[in-house]
Amino acid sequence: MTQSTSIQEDQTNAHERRASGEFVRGVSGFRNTLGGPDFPPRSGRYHLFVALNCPWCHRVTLARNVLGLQDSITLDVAFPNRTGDDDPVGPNLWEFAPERIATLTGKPLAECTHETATGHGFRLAKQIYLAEGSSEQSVPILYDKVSHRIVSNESAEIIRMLDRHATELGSTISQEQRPRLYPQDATLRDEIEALNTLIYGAINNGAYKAGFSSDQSVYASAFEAYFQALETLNTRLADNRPFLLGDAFSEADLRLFPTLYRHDPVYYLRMKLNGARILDYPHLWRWLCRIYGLTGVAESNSLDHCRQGYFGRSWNRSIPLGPLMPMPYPKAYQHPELAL
Ligand SMILES: N[C@@H](CCC(=O)N[C@@H](CS)C(=O)NCC(=O)O)C(=O)O
Repeated sequence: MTQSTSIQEDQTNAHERRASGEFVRGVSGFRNTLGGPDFPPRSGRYHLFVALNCPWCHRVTLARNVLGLQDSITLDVAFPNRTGDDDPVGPNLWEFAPERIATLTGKPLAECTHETATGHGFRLAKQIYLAEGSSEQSVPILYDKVSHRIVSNESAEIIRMLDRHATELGSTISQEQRPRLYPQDATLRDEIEALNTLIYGAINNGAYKAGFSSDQSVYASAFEAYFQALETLNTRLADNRPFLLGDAFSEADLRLFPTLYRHDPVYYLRMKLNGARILDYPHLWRWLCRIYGLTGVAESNSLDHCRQGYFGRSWNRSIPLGPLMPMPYPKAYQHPELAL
């Protein structure tokens, strides 16, 4: 049994495992950091390329918002569905095409943008990598608009850099008011690392392991690990703990939120994680509503993009609209009292 870290999957025998039907996520290649001479933290210098249906991108849009960096770090949003087989460059590529029509709404999605940071107006995220001689193609990307270089494409490291340099990056929230996602305290850091390892392996990436693996035993063990981890976290939040670490919102909460936000309206069906709804875990549901109510969180994502992205190209392309009971989503996230 391979053991993922809190950031990425163990790549041992990745090729054979993929061949036998296991979904194995690749490793990000751009791992530079802000703070050195190459990438000094400056307001207005950096840019994020994201897709809103991507849970890893959701980590960085959450950090950008809760750290008050919306004005100092610009953002481009790709269309939720990647390119099709008829694309001249190739299939499965993130595209900056705000004119594309979403089957869910029959209209373009207002949040989608062109590529506005490189100066080339690239159509595809892949072209941003090609400009640096790389064959990678994933989002999110943290990009330097001065040196025209990719800083990082690893969300776990991007959120930590934004947290560490929020003041120099031009945060509009005072240090006293701003959450400290990764506090200095060594004990808290150990707790965060332990939670991150559980949450990345069993929940964030576990959801994909369940939904995208074509081997029943891989799916079944991912399904079990996922709901076991939800049970563990529901119990942890039972003793009147507003956040995973206690009274303060931290990186551990930020990394758990994108998956649970997608569970009832998307993953329950799309990832075959129909063991239960988050609504069935009262302490987790109240935690989800609490985070959703924090400043900047609701604006950091869109369920329309998630629904379009996860269902728009799968099954027969019609997109499930539920759940409607006890209340449509995301409106239900404003109602902690709905928990059973
Ligand atoms: N470890 C990366 C994972 C990023 C990732 O896998 N992004 C997906 C979107 S959900 C992607 O772009 N996959 C396309 C690909 O890698 O070709 C992170 O957390 O930033």
